[in-house]
Parts: sequence; structure tokens; C-alpha cells
Amino acid sequence: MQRRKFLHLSSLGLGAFSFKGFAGGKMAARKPIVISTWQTGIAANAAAWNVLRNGGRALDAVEQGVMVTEASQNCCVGLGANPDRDGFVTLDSCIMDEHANCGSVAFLERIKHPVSVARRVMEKTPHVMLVGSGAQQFAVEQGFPLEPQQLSAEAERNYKEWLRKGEYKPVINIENTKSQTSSAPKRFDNGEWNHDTIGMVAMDAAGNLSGSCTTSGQGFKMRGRLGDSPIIGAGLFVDNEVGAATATGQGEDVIRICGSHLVVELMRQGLSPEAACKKAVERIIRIKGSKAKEIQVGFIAINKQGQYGGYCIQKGFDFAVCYADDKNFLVDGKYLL
Ligand code: SD4
Repeated sequence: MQRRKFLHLSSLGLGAFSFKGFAGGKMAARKPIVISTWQTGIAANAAAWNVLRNGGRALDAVEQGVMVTEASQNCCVGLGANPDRDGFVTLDSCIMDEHANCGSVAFLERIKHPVSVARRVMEKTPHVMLVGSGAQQFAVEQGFPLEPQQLSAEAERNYKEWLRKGEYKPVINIENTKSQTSSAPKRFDNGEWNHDTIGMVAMDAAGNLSGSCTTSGQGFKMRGRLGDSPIIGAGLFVDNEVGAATATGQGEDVIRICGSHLVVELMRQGLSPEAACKKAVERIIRIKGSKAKEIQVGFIAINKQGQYGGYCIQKGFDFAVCYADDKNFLVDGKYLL
């Protein structure tokens, strides 16, 4: 590399980023790769990795990955999760591929795998989003079984406890990052975690990107409330030229800044995934002012070089990264407050 060229890049502040990972002057992309939010991401990544290691599409990986979390009955996501304040579990999910095809479902009840319904919306309809009873009707037409309307034992317990106070207050999503070896963390009341979502982004061996996001939304939310997770651009965004990002935490504040889209656009301008996530978090903190300490938001992202990163508002956010059979590990999200 000529000295003059190096100095030019350095003066743009791009030196460190641009030269890291260069092999013979050419950036060797790390692929395939999959990353996902929270410790539940470890098990989800393992399923996604199974697809990726066999040369499968990132789209299949991000669907099959988060299906693991949706199916875990005692978990944050899916039908075993906490209900809304009227006692019903309502699910939101979206998926996006390398061609900017996207599908989304929201306020969906009694369907085990909302991410797969979102994929059907993407592939079988001319639309992007279906909600509520229409989404459920479509799911049933597509052959998804209607599950019993029944809370899991854990959600039932949590709901009864919540009803005693009936307090409508968003929680700060965190988990105990010390229990990093666990892929099945326990509920925060017992000392471990309190979140409701998994977001996943992946790049396959062909270098194509996809992402998915699926959630039960905030526990004990108002009936009909949607967060960022099913909103393309907020909870998830993929641009196959640049990178992919997904979000977790206080959905209203992710929507306010079109969070995942913002992260991808910042990467387009040359920021690393971590720096882009940090800038998006900074923007939320600026908007919220003194109220920022009352909320949590975390972003994670990958770029076309297979670099990954994440950032959050408060301590206690982590994400799972997988890029080899023996490399599926948790990373503590850096935080600003
Ligand atoms: C929402 N972003 O519905 C989701 C909640 C979440 O961990 O991420 N919880 O606002």
C-alpha cells in the first residue's frame, strides 16, 4: 500500500477500519456468519449455522434460527411468552432477504411460528404486512395449525403477579451477562433476564444477506400495541449491498429513528457495524434526554465483509455470534449510559 494512499485514508478516519482484515490488499470477507440478540441467540445461531455450513441460503438460516426461540415454551418469544394486559399472547415478526423482499405479521394470535407466516406473506402475497385476524386467517389458509389459546405455566404466573399491581410501565430489557455459557437463560425475576425478542441477521457462503425478527412484544402491553419488531426499517433492515441490522428493547424508540435502517445507512457511509450501532443508540439518547436512562435499546449489525458489532443504551445487553462449527459465542454489548 502506497504511503500517500494510506495517509489519505487515515485523514478520512478510515485507516484502522479499512486495513483491518486485509489479505494481500483485498478484504477477505468472513462468511458465512450469523448473529442474533441475547443469550437465546446461541441456540438459534446453532440452527441457522446448520443451514449456512451446508451452503444454504441466509434466508432459510434466519427463518430456521429464530424458529428455535419461537418454539421454546418457557421463553421470551412465541406462544409461551407473557401475554398482553388482557391476557392474550400476541406475536409480531418480520423477515427480509437479499433482494429487498420482505414480509411481516403483527398482532398475530395462536400461531406457533410467526416468522414462517411472515415469510409466506413475502413469498405468496403482493403485500408486506398482514395484521391481527387477517394475518391469522392467512396463516390458517396456508396450513399453519391454530394452537390452543392457553398461557404457558410461567406466563400464567407472571400475568397473575402483574394483575395484582396492574402497573403499565415498560421495562428495561437486560440479562445477566455473567451467565454467558447458558443458552437457555432464566427469567429475570429469578436473577437472569427479562426480554421478549430475537433478531437475527446472516450472510451465507454466497455473500447474500438476510434477517429476521420475532417477538411477543412487551409483556402486559396494551391490546393491539405493536413495537418495532415487525416493522421493516425499524426492527430489521437488510441491504445486500451494505449490511443488515436488527434491534431489541423499547420498540417505540426504535421506530422513532427507523433504527435498523439508520444503522444500515450509517454502514453505507463507511462506519463499521459497531460504530453504526453506537451512532443509532446515541441518536435515541439525544432524543430522549434525561428519560434515556429509563429505557433499553440494543442494535446488532453485520456488513458485507462479515464484520459484526452491537451497541446498547444500558449495561446488560448481549448478542450471539457464530461463524464456524466451534465458534458460537456471546459478546457483551457495549453501552453508553
Ligand atoms: C418491542 N422490541 O415489542 C420489542 C421488545 C423487545 O426484548 O425487544 N424485547 O418493542
